[in-house]
Amino acid sequence: MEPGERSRPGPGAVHIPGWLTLEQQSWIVGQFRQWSTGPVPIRAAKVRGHEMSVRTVCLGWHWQPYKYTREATDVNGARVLPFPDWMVRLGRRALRESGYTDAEAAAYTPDTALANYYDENARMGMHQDKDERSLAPIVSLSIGDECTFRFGNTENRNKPYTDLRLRSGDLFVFGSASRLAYHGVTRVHPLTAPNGCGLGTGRINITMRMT
Ligand code: AKG
Repeated sequence: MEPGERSRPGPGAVHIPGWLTLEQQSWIVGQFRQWSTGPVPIRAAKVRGHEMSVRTVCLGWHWQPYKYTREATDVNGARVLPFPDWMVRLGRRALRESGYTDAEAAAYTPDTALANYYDENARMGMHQDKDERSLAPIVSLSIGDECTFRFGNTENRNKPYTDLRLRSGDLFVFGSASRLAYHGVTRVHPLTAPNGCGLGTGRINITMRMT
C-alpha cells in the first residue's frame, strides 16, 4: 500500500490519511484547549481503580467507565459542554467520504465526543466501544504525534488484528460489521507531529459516538 492511500482493515472500517487540513487541525486543537479547562476539566478516567494514561474531556455526554452521564459525577459534578453542531456536520461528511450511503450519513447524529490527549508514554489497551446503546459508526480524528493503532476483530482482544499508523489529520471510521471490533493504541511516536497542526507534543484523538 502506498503512503497516503485509504485502506479498509475490516468491513465498514475505513482509514483515510490526511483528511483534515493543517488549518482545520490547528483550529480543532484550539477548541480542545478550551474544552480541557472545563466546566469539566480534562482528567484521566479510572478503570477498576487505576488511572488511564490517556486524559479525556467529553462533549455532549460524560463517559465514565462504563456509562454515560450528563454530569461528571466522578470529577466535579458539573454538566459537560454541549456537543457542537460543527462536529455533527463533520461526522456526516466523514461518513459520506468513507463510503457510507447518503442516507446513512444524513441520519448520523453523534451526540457525544471523547477527546483524548496522549503524551508520549500514554497507551490505550484493546477494548470495544460498547457503552453506547446505538451501534452507529464511530468517527475518529487524530491530530499531533503519530501513533500505532491496533484494529482487531469483534470476537476477542487478540489476533487477528491490523496495526495502522494514524497520523495528524487522519480519519478512521468503523461501523456496521466492525462497529464492535476491539481496538487500541499500542504506541505514540514522539516528535512526529507536523508543523502547523497546532500541537507541539503529544496526540489528540477525538471519537464521535451516538449514545
Ligand atoms: C477510544 O477513545 O475509545 C479509542 O479507542 C481511541 C483510539 C485512538 O486514540 O485512536
